[in-house]
Amino acid sequence: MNPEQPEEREPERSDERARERPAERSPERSEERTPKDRSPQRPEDRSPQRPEERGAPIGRRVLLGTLGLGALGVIAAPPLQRGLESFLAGASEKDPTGLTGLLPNGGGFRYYSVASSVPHKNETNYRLTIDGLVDHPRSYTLAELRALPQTRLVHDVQCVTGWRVPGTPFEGVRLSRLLDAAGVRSSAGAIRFTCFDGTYTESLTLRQARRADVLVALRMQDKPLGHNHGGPVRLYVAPMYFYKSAKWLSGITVTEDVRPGYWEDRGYDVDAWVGRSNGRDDAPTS
Ligand SMILES: Nc1nc2c(c(=O)[nH]1)N[C@H]1C(S)=C(S)[C@@H](COP(=O)(O)O)O[C@H]1N2
Ligand SMILES: [Mo]
Repeated sequence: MNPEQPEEREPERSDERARERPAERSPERSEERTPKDRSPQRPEDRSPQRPEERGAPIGRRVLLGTLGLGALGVIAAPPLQRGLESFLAGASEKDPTGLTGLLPNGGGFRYYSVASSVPHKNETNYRLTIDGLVDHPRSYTLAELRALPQTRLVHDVQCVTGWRVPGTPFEGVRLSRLLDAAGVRSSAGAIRFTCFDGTYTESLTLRQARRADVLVALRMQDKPLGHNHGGPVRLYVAPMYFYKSAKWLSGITVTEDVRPGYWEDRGYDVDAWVGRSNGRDDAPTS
C-alpha cells in the first residue's frame, strides 16, 4: 500500500474492541534548540501544567511534574490515576531504559492543557458544531461522527518544544468531509477551531484544512481517544507541529480570514509545518 494514500474504511461496529498494545516510546531528542526568532523560553513551557523542567536532576524533574499536575488539579481524573499518568508522562521523557514506554499512558507524550480544568465529555453530552460561512450549520454527536467513514493515518508526532513520538496511529473523519457536508461558502478562507476546555483555539487556512491528512480524530494508538489526549474528539493535523492538533474539539467555524490560535497569539507560527516553521529543522511528519 502506498503510505501516502491513507486507507478509508467504513465505521467499525461499536462492540469491536481495539487490541491493547504497548505505547511507543520517544526517541532521544535534543530539547536544547530554540527558534532563532523567539525568546529561549517558549510560552508553552511556562504553562501551569508544564513547570520548567530543563536542567534539574532527573528525580526532581519528575517530581516537579507530578506535583505541578496534581496540585493544580489540571486533569479531572481520580487523583491516583492523575498522579500515575503525570508521573509516567514525565518519567518516559527521561527514562534511558525505555521501560516506561511499555507502560500505559507513558509513550513519550507529554500532556498539555492550558486550561486549569477540563470537563469530561462522552457519548451523552459531546457535541461538535460546524458553523460560520456554511450553508448547512449543524452539530454532530459522537455516534454520528463514528457512523461516518473513518480514515487511519500513521505518522510521527512532533511537538515544537522538541519531543517526538514515532509512528502514532490516529483515526477519525476527514475534516474535508465535514466541510463538504456543511457546504462552505465561496467567501470562506479559513477555519477557527474551539475547544470545550473553554480556552484553547486553533486555526487553519481552508486549503490546509482540506488536506487528506487532517482529521477530526476519534481514536489514537488504536484506542478511543482518552480524556488526557483531548478525547473524545481532537483535531489531528499530521504535517504540522502538534499544537495545531487542538484537544477537546467542540467547534469548527468557517471564517473569511485566519484568526491566530492560542499559542499563535503567544509567538508560535500560524503556518506550523514540521521542519519549516518556528525556526526548527525537524524531519517532516507527513
Ligand atoms: N485544547 C488544547 N489542545 C492542545 C493543547 C492545549 O493545551 N489545549 N496543547 C497543544 C500542544 S502544545 C501539544 S504538544 C499537544 C499535546 O497533546 P497531548 O497532551 O495529547 O500530548 O496538544 C495541543 N493541543
Ligand atoms: Mo506542543
